[in-house]
Amino acid sequence: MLSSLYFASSNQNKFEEAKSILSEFGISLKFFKCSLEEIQADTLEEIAQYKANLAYRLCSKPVIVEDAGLFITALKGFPGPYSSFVFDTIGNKGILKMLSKQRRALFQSVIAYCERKQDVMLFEASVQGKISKKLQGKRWGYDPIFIPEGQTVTYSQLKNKNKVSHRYLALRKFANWYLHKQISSGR
Ligand code: ITT
Repeated sequence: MLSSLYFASSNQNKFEEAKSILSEFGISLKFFKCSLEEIQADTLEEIAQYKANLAYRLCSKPVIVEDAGLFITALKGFPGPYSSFVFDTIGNKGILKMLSKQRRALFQSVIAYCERKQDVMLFEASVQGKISKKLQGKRWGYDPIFIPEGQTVTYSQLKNKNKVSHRYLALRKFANWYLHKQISSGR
């Protein structure tokens, strides 16, 4: 393992996935469990940037946070930046009730890294897909209703979610940058 850093989140599932993904790049991740205030903003980037500054103030160590969101085309991108709130209120069943024929959606992840006050690096990625007609599989969050493009099953039913997900793609960008930075600074 080359180096270690913290992942600040209230969500253990996100941490477990991020840890497993980054371990493939030789990066060890520690959990800084905390509840980070989510500001209301139009983009995940703004929310992730805010959460990263907050997390750094709390843990004073190099830290990453993630803001993820499900953008449903027929709902004009809703829930998007409100994905946590919507999941905790109407949940997957509520979303399924709102949709008819048009089921296109996009899952986006923004990883924000902070190792110095007010200095945040952002890494974004997304996966196109669609919303299933009913709940398929268990797992967590929106996994039972999101079918990534090119697949016939939901994230819940995919064996290799961590090799194709929005989180994987954003963390891969982060890992390439982070490892390069470690090498150039001789750590
Ligand atoms: P923190 O902000 O504390 O990290 P959170 O659960 O609020 O945790 P997000 O704002 O990033 O995390 O996620 C928005 C919502 O999307 C939330 O309800 C998550 O459970 C859900 N979500 C995020 N990534 C997901 C994934 O890979 N599969 C299923 N649901 C996901």
